[in-house]
Amino acid sequence: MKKKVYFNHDAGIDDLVSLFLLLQMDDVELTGVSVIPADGYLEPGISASRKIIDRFSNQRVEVARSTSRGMYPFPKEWRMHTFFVDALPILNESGQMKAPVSNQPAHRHLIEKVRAEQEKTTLLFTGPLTDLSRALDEAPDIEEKIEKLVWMGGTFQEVGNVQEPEHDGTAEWNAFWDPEAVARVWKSGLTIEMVALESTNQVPLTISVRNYWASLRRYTGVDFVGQCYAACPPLEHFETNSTYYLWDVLTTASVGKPDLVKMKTVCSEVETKVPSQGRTYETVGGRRVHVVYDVDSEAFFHYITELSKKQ
Ligand code: AGV
Ligand code: CA
Repeated sequence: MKKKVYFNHDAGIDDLVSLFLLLQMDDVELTGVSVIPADGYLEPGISASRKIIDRFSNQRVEVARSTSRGMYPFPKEWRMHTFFVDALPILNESGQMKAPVSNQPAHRHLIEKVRAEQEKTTLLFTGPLTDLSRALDEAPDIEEKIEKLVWMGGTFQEVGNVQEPEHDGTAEWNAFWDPEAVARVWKSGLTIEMVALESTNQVPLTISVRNYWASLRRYTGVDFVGQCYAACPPLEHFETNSTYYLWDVLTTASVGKPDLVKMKTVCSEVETKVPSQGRTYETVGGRRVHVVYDVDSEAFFHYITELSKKQ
Protein backbone atom coordinates (compact mmCIF):
# COMPACT_ATOMS: atom_id res chain seq x y z
CA MET A 1 0.00 0.00 0.00
CA LYS A 2 1.15 3.52 -0.76
CA LYS A 3 2.23 5.91 1.97
CA LYS A 4 -0.10 8.92 2.22
CA VAL A 5 1.92 12.12 2.30
CA TYR A 6 0.76 15.74 2.68
CA PHE A 7 3.38 18.29 1.61
CA ASN A 8 3.67 21.90 2.85
CA HIS A 9 6.54 23.85 1.29
CA ASP A 10 7.77 27.41 1.03
CA ALA A 11 8.49 27.79 -2.69
CA GLY A 12 12.30 27.71 -2.72
CA ILE A 13 14.29 25.88 -5.39
CA ASP A 14 14.75 22.76 -3.28
CA ASP A 15 11.09 22.87 -2.15
CA LEU A 16 9.95 22.71 -5.79
CA VAL A 17 12.51 20.05 -6.70
CA SER A 18 11.18 18.11 -3.69
CA LEU A 19 7.67 18.25 -5.12
CA PHE A 20 8.97 16.90 -8.43
CA LEU A 21 10.76 14.02 -6.66
CA LEU A 22 7.79 13.12 -4.44
CA LEU A 23 5.70 12.70 -7.57
CA GLN A 24 8.23 10.14 -8.86
CA MET A 25 8.08 7.89 -5.77
CA ASP A 26 6.10 4.73 -6.55
CA ASP A 27 5.17 4.04 -2.95
CA VAL A 28 3.99 7.58 -2.14
CA GLU A 29 0.53 8.99 -2.69
CA LEU A 30 0.47 12.75 -2.38
CA THR A 31 -2.82 13.76 -0.75
CA GLY A 32 -2.30 17.51 -1.00
CA VAL A 33 0.22 20.32 -1.36
CA SER A 34 0.25 23.74 0.25
CA VAL A 35 2.52 26.73 -0.19
CA ILE A 36 3.57 29.22 2.47
CA PRO A 37 5.32 32.42 1.32
CA ALA A 38 8.43 32.21 3.49
CA ASP A 39 11.57 31.50 1.41
CA GLY A 40 9.64 32.32 -1.78
CA TYR A 41 6.63 34.17 -3.18
CA LEU A 42 3.10 32.82 -2.98
CA GLU A 43 1.60 33.19 -6.46
CA PRO A 44 4.54 31.81 -8.47
CA GLY A 45 4.88 29.15 -5.74
CA ILE A 46 1.29 28.06 -6.37
CA SER A 47 1.58 28.15 -10.14
CA ALA A 48 4.98 26.42 -10.24
CA SER A 49 3.56 23.67 -8.00
CA ARG A 50 0.55 23.19 -10.27
CA LYS A 51 2.74 23.09 -13.36
CA ILE A 52 5.12 20.53 -11.81
CA ILE A 53 2.15 18.31 -10.88
CA ASP A 54 0.75 18.64 -14.40
CA ARG A 55 4.04 18.07 -16.21
CA PHE A 56 5.52 15.30 -14.08
CA SER A 57 2.64 13.15 -12.79
CA ASN A 58 -0.72 11.65 -13.65
CA GLN A 59 -2.05 12.35 -10.18
CA ARG A 60 -4.74 14.87 -9.43
CA VAL A 61 -3.22 16.75 -6.52
CA GLU A 62 -4.87 19.84 -5.07
CA VAL A 63 -2.77 22.88 -4.14
CA ALA A 64 -3.64 25.37 -1.36
CA ARG A 65 -2.44 28.87 -0.49
CA SER A 66 -1.27 29.63 3.01
CA THR A 67 -2.55 32.75 4.73
CA SER A 68 0.34 32.62 7.23
CA ARG A 69 2.87 35.45 7.28
CA GLY A 70 6.12 35.70 9.21
CA MET A 71 7.90 38.17 11.42
CA TYR A 72 11.37 37.84 9.91
CA PRO A 73 11.37 37.89 6.10
CA PHE A 74 13.81 35.74 4.14
CA PRO A 75 16.29 37.69 1.97
CA LYS A 76 14.63 38.85 -1.23
CA GLU A 77 17.41 37.45 -3.48
CA TRP A 78 16.49 33.97 -2.23
CA ARG A 79 12.76 34.50 -2.54
CA MET A 80 13.11 35.60 -6.17
CA HIS A 81 14.01 31.99 -7.09
CA THR A 82 10.30 31.10 -7.17
CA PHE A 83 9.78 33.31 -10.23
CA PHE A 84 12.66 31.60 -11.99
CA VAL A 85 11.29 28.07 -11.58
CA ASP A 86 7.76 29.16 -12.46
CA ALA A 87 9.06 30.65 -15.73
CA LEU A 88 11.10 27.62 -16.89
CA PRO A 89 10.01 26.79 -20.46
CA ILE A 90 9.59 23.11 -19.63
CA LEU A 91 6.80 24.02 -17.19
CA ASN A 92 5.11 26.36 -19.63
CA GLU A 93 5.07 24.30 -22.79
CA SER A 94 1.39 23.32 -22.51
CA GLY A 95 0.27 26.87 -21.72
CA GLN A 96 -2.28 25.47 -19.26
CA MET A 97 -2.65 24.72 -15.56
CA LYS A 98 -4.90 21.85 -14.61
CA ALA A 99 -4.03 20.90 -11.03
CA PRO A 100 -6.87 22.34 -8.92
CA VAL A 101 -6.42 25.11 -6.35
CA SER A 102 -8.28 24.70 -3.07
CA ASN A 103 -10.49 27.50 -1.79
CA GLN A 104 -9.35 26.64 1.74
CA PRO A 105 -6.29 28.24 3.33
CA ALA A 106 -3.37 25.85 3.77
CA HIS A 107 -3.92 24.99 7.44
CA ARG A 108 -7.60 24.06 6.83
CA HIS A 109 -6.65 22.21 3.65
CA LEU A 110 -4.25 20.12 5.72
CA ILE A 111 -6.98 19.36 8.28
CA GLU A 112 -9.42 18.40 5.53
CA LYS A 113 -6.95 16.13 3.73
CA VAL A 114 -5.78 14.38 6.91
CA ARG A 115 -9.37 13.74 8.00
CA ALA A 116 -10.39 12.47 4.56
CA GLU A 117 -7.95 9.54 4.60
CA GLN A 118 -8.73 6.32 6.35
CA GLU A 119 -5.05 5.66 7.08
CA LYS A 120 -2.63 7.95 8.86
CA THR A 121 -0.88 10.67 6.86
CA THR A 122 2.81 11.53 6.93
CA LEU A 123 3.31 15.29 7.01
CA LEU A 124 6.30 16.61 5.09
CA PHE A 125 7.20 20.22 5.89
CA THR A 126 10.11 21.91 4.13
CA GLY A 127 9.50 25.44 5.37
CA PRO A 128 8.33 27.01 8.64
CA LEU A 129 5.79 25.14 10.80
CA THR A 130 3.21 27.95 10.94
CA ASP A 131 0.43 26.18 9.04
CA LEU A 132 0.81 23.02 11.12
CA SER A 133 0.70 25.00 14.35
CA ARG A 134 -2.52 26.71 13.21
CA ALA A 135 -4.01 23.38 12.13
CA LEU A 136 -3.28 21.84 15.54
CA ASP A 137 -4.86 24.82 17.31
CA GLU A 138 -8.03 24.54 15.22
CA ALA A 139 -8.28 20.76 15.08
CA PRO A 140 -6.25 18.98 17.77
CA ASP A 141 -8.11 15.76 16.85
CA ILE A 142 -5.99 15.38 13.69
CA GLU A 143 -2.97 14.41 15.83
CA GLU A 144 -4.10 10.81 15.96
CA LYS A 145 -4.46 10.69 12.17
CA ILE A 146 -0.87 11.79 11.63
CA GLU A 147 1.75 9.07 11.20
CA LYS A 148 4.60 11.49 11.81
CA LEU A 149 5.94 14.91 10.92
CA VAL A 150 9.10 15.00 8.82
CA TRP A 151 10.47 18.52 9.00
CA MET A 152 13.47 20.25 7.45
CA GLY A 153 14.48 22.59 10.21
CA GLY A 154 16.55 23.32 13.27
CA THR A 155 20.03 22.37 14.36
CA PHE A 156 21.75 21.38 17.58
CA GLN A 157 25.11 22.67 16.39
CA GLU A 158 26.56 25.92 17.74
CA VAL A 159 26.12 27.70 14.42
CA GLY A 160 22.87 27.81 12.45
CA ASN A 161 22.36 29.48 9.07
CA VAL A 162 20.66 32.77 10.01
CA GLN A 163 22.93 35.75 9.44
CA GLU A 164 20.75 38.72 10.31
CA PRO A 165 21.24 41.82 12.42
CA GLU A 166 19.88 41.41 15.96
CA HIS A 167 20.28 37.64 15.88
CA ASP A 168 23.13 35.59 17.33
CA GLY A 169 23.32 33.11 14.43
CA THR A 170 22.40 30.00 16.43
CA ALA A 171 19.14 29.24 14.58
CA GLU A 172 18.19 27.55 11.33
CA TRP A 173 16.01 29.70 9.04
CA ASN A 174 12.76 27.68 9.04
CA ALA A 175 12.77 27.69 12.85
CA PHE A 176 13.77 31.38 13.01
CA TRP A 177 10.93 32.48 10.69
CA ASP A 178 8.33 31.31 13.22
CA PRO A 179 9.78 30.06 16.51
CA GLU A 180 6.37 30.09 18.24
CA ALA A 181 5.09 27.61 15.67
CA VAL A 182 7.99 25.26 16.50
CA ALA A 183 7.14 25.60 20.18
CA ARG A 184 3.46 24.80 19.47
CA VAL A 185 4.32 21.70 17.44
CA TRP A 186 6.78 20.59 20.15
CA LYS A 187 3.84 20.72 22.63
CA SER A 188 1.81 18.29 20.51
CA GLY A 189 1.91 14.52 20.76
CA LEU A 190 3.19 14.09 17.19
CA THR A 191 6.17 11.91 16.32
CA ILE A 192 8.73 14.36 14.95
CA GLU A 193 11.63 13.65 12.63
CA MET A 194 13.85 16.66 12.21
CA VAL A 195 16.19 16.81 9.23
CA ALA A 196 18.60 19.26 10.82
CA LEU A 197 21.63 21.13 9.46
CA GLU A 198 23.82 18.34 10.91
CA SER A 199 22.83 16.18 7.92
CA THR A 200 21.93 18.78 5.28
CA ASN A 201 25.43 20.30 5.62
CA GLN A 202 26.69 16.99 4.20
CA VAL A 203 24.86 17.52 0.87
CA PRO A 204 25.99 20.83 -0.61
CA LEU A 205 25.32 21.79 -4.21
CA THR A 206 28.73 21.31 -5.83
CA ILE A 207 30.11 21.76 -9.33
CA SER A 208 30.62 18.03 -9.60
CA VAL A 209 26.97 17.18 -8.88
CA ARG A 210 25.98 19.85 -11.39
CA ASN A 211 28.21 18.30 -14.02
CA TYR A 212 26.81 14.87 -13.23
CA TRP A 213 23.26 16.14 -13.88
CA ALA A 214 24.42 17.94 -17.01
CA SER A 215 25.85 14.67 -18.35
CA LEU A 216 22.41 13.08 -17.92
CA ARG A 217 20.34 15.91 -19.33
CA ARG A 218 18.96 13.64 -22.03
CA TYR A 219 16.52 12.62 -19.29
CA THR A 220 13.91 15.36 -19.08
CA GLY A 221 13.63 15.01 -15.30
CA VAL A 222 17.38 15.28 -14.69
CA ASP A 223 17.51 18.29 -17.02
CA PHE A 224 14.67 19.89 -15.02
CA VAL A 225 16.55 19.41 -11.74
CA GLY A 226 19.73 20.83 -13.31
CA GLN A 227 17.83 23.85 -14.65
CA CYS A 228 16.31 24.54 -11.21
CA TYR A 229 19.67 24.40 -9.44
CA ALA A 230 21.24 26.63 -12.09
CA ALA A 231 19.75 29.53 -10.10
CA CYS A 232 21.90 28.80 -7.01
CA PRO A 233 25.59 29.32 -6.35
CA PRO A 234 27.52 26.08 -5.74
CA LEU A 235 29.94 25.45 -2.90
CA GLU A 236 33.40 25.97 -4.33
CA HIS A 237 36.08 27.54 -2.13
CA PHE A 238 34.29 28.31 1.13
CA GLU A 239 30.77 28.59 2.47
CA THR A 240 28.96 31.95 2.12
CA ASN A 241 25.51 33.10 3.19
CA SER A 242 24.13 32.08 -0.19
CA THR A 243 25.78 28.66 -0.44
CA TYR A 244 23.10 26.15 -1.35
CA TYR A 245 22.58 22.75 0.23
CA LEU A 246 20.01 20.12 -0.74
CA TRP A 247 18.18 20.71 2.56
CA ASP A 248 14.59 19.93 1.52
CA VAL A 249 15.52 17.35 -1.06
CA LEU A 250 17.34 15.33 1.61
CA THR A 251 14.28 15.64 3.85
CA THR A 252 12.02 14.43 1.04
CA ALA A 253 14.41 11.60 0.11
CA SER A 254 14.35 10.44 3.75
CA VAL A 255 10.60 9.86 3.35
CA GLY A 256 11.04 7.79 0.18
CA LYS A 257 14.14 5.89 1.31
CA PRO A 258 14.62 6.02 5.10
CA ASP A 259 17.80 3.93 5.06
CA LEU A 260 19.73 6.85 3.50
CA VAL A 261 19.91 8.59 6.86
CA LYS A 262 20.86 7.98 10.49
CA MET A 263 18.68 9.21 13.32
CA LYS A 264 19.06 9.65 17.04
CA THR A 265 16.61 10.68 19.71
CA VAL A 266 17.19 13.87 21.67
CA CYS A 267 15.22 15.87 24.22
CA SER A 268 14.94 19.46 23.10
CA GLU A 269 13.25 22.84 23.39
CA VAL A 270 13.12 25.91 21.17
CA GLU A 271 14.14 29.42 22.16
CA THR A 272 11.53 32.04 21.27
CA LYS A 273 13.30 35.14 22.57
CA VAL A 274 15.81 37.48 20.94
CA PRO A 275 18.68 37.23 20.12
CA SER A 276 18.47 33.40 19.76
CA GLN A 277 14.89 33.05 18.54
CA GLY A 278 14.46 29.80 16.63
CA ARG A 279 17.43 28.08 18.25
CA THR A 280 16.68 24.43 19.04
CA TYR A 281 18.74 23.05 21.92
CA GLU A 282 19.10 19.82 23.84
CA THR A 283 17.89 19.85 27.41
CA VAL A 284 17.15 17.21 30.01
CA GLY A 285 13.38 16.71 30.30
CA GLY A 286 12.78 18.42 26.94
CA ARG A 287 10.55 17.14 24.16
CA ARG A 288 11.69 13.93 22.44
CA VAL A 289 12.44 14.31 18.74
CA HIS A 290 14.27 12.13 16.23
CA VAL A 291 17.11 14.01 14.63
CA VAL A 292 18.64 13.08 11.31
CA TYR A 293 22.33 13.74 11.94
CA ASP A 294 24.04 11.74 9.19
CA VAL A 295 23.48 10.76 5.55
CA ASP A 296 25.11 8.47 3.02
CA SER A 297 25.57 11.32 0.56
CA GLU A 298 26.64 9.22 -2.40
CA ALA A 299 23.59 6.97 -2.06
CA PHE A 300 21.44 10.08 -1.66
CA PHE A 301 22.62 11.71 -4.90
CA HIS A 302 22.24 8.39 -6.69
CA TYR A 303 18.68 7.94 -5.39
CA ILE A 304 17.44 11.40 -6.42
CA THR A 305 19.08 11.12 -9.83
CA GLU A 306 17.48 7.72 -10.43
CA LEU A 307 14.08 9.16 -9.47
CA SER A 308 14.64 12.06 -11.87
CA LYS A 309 15.52 9.67 -14.69
CA LYS A 310 11.96 8.37 -14.58
CA GLN A 311 10.92 11.44 -16.58
O1 AGV B 1 17.41 26.68 6.08
C1 AGV B 1 17.16 25.89 4.99
C2 AGV B 1 15.80 26.19 4.35
C3 AGV B 1 15.35 25.03 3.47
O2 AGV B 1 13.98 24.73 3.69
N1 AGV B 1 15.77 27.35 3.42
C4 AGV B 1 16.24 26.82 2.13
C5 AGV B 1 15.63 25.44 2.03
O3 AGV B 1 14.46 25.50 1.22
C6 AGV B 1 16.32 28.62 3.87
C7 AGV B 1 17.72 28.99 3.44
C8 AGV B 1 18.88 28.99 4.21
N2 AGV B 1 19.94 29.42 3.47
C9 AGV B 1 19.48 29.70 2.21
C10 AGV B 1 18.09 29.44 2.17
C11 AGV B 1 20.12 30.16 1.01
N3 AGV B 1 21.44 30.40 0.95
N4 AGV B 1 19.35 30.33 -0.09
C12 AGV B 1 18.03 30.08 -0.06
N5 AGV B 1 17.37 29.64 1.05
CA1 CA C 1 12.25 25.32 2.11
